[in-house]
Amino acid sequence: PGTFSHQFDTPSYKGTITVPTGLFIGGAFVDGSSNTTIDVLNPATGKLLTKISEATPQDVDIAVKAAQDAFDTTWGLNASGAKRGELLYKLAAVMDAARDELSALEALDNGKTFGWAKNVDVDFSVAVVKYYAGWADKITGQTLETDERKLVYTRHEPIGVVGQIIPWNFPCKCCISVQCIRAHIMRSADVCVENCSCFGHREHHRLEGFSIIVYLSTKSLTHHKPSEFTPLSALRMCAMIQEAGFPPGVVNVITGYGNTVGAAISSHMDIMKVAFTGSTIVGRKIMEAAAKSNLKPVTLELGGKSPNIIFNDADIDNAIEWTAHGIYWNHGAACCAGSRIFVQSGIYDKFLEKFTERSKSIRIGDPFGQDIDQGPMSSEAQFNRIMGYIESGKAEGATVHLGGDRFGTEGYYINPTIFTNTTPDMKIVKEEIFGPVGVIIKFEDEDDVVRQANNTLYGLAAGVFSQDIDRAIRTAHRVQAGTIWVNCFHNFGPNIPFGGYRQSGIGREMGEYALHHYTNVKAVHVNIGHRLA
Ligand code: TXE
Repeated sequence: PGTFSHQFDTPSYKGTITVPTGLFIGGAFVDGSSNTTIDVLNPATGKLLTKISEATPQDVDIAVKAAQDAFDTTWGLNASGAKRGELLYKLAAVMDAARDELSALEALDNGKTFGWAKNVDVDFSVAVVKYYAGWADKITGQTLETDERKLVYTRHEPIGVVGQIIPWNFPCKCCISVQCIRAHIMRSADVCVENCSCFGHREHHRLEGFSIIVYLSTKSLTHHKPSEFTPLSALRMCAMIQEAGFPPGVVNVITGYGNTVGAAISSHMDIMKVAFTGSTIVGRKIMEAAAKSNLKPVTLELGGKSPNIIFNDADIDNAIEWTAHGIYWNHGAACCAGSRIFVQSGIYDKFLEKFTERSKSIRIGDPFGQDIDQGPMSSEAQFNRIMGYIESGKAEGATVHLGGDRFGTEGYYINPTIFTNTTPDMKIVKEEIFGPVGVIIKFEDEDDVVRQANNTLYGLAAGVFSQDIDRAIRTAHRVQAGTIWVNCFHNFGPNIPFGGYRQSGIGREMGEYALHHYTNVKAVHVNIGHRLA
């Protein structure tokens, strides 16, 4: 298998980075069984960066076998929590030492700015690895009160080989840190299919450890193979996993397309659990494939159309900053983006004026440029999709208050866009756009905004801005979403669960909550002298 070397000579990063371009199976980089490749393009120019191996369903079988072998020998019940924790801490140290390198790959491949990649994606990934390293030897069962003739206790056993299908919007953050790592803690073997750029994470219990198959996606998928769009950081992470000393097969990363490799993972009879991050439509297909094969449990982290509610009594300057962060961070390609901005009538005009100024101040350009806030969209497909939504907003009669067009003539750049005068039935109000496009909606009172905020198929996140603590908390409790930010937006922590209500997903990532998805609970009943006769 080959490698891809890229020389960076930018204001943010200088140096040469080399990334393996093969599949990572059984602790080694190998060619795909079909010897075909996937093009990886630079979103800032639209030009070819490299070609990576394309995995096939046959490669999924090989990776699952490698993961199962690891699970049965060096991992699973054979690796102590202390050992697993130690390996994860080592991985965190290796990642920490390569922060700039990982950030450069993220910026190159995904189009996010180098600064955001470093200070959020990579920083958070390292923190998640450390957080779950601490859990590795602290997952315990219970002893249960029954009567004196019986002892009952539970074991949290590793669930087995896990498939992780990862997206392209947070390749490093999603992939490795979140999904894989949890799996390691749990001692499962992981087969990670990288669609996009993320791996997944999960934890495990006392004796557990699982293997992971990480499948990196290529374009068509959303989350699982490292996205055809953003495989580079995941592939670089494989070399780091080798360096940290994980036994072969504990983590496997294969790059391929959703309808082949993603589908093979979802329907595989020997994969015991699948975690997917991506669109709701594909999440539904994965659940269906799981149901039709071995009934493997599925966790889904899907789309959103998160409301961000600003009351008359909000600290307006604070609200403006967080609202801009809420919709423009990661060029809007965030599942929890605050894309429906509800502003109370008393401050609507003032908010709109100030928010427009703030939006105009966003500096668009090369993700490696200094003082750049927003890079290109990650792929031509995403660019076209977002522009399609902008056109639909215009066609359906909404007002383009700001932007509404591309930036420049090369690469996949889009200007920050604000729509006003929308109605609830418009596509731009109902559907996830996944770009720097927000709708601003006027509301009258608390009941009105809660009703509008909850008028959605999604339920991933929401923001509430108010200086009245009663109103803020009351609203936080009434809005139906897995995460509510009060007087802030897009705040995360490795110990804080993240996931959706309704069609935003099933299950939780991060925190102790995520651990439970990666273990089976076994109750052991021990009879102490009770005779039936
Ligand atoms: O997603 P798709 P795309 C949302 C976001 C974005 C939209 C489309 O709104 O604009 O999804 O992005 C793989 N079995 N999110 O096209 O179509 C496929 O290869 C298994 C939200 O990337 O869902 C791809 O890698 N896998 C989000 C992945 O699924 C299959 C992150 C997703 O493709 C498959 C990314 C199948 N049958 C996109 N078919 C978030 N929640 O953060 C396709 N795939």
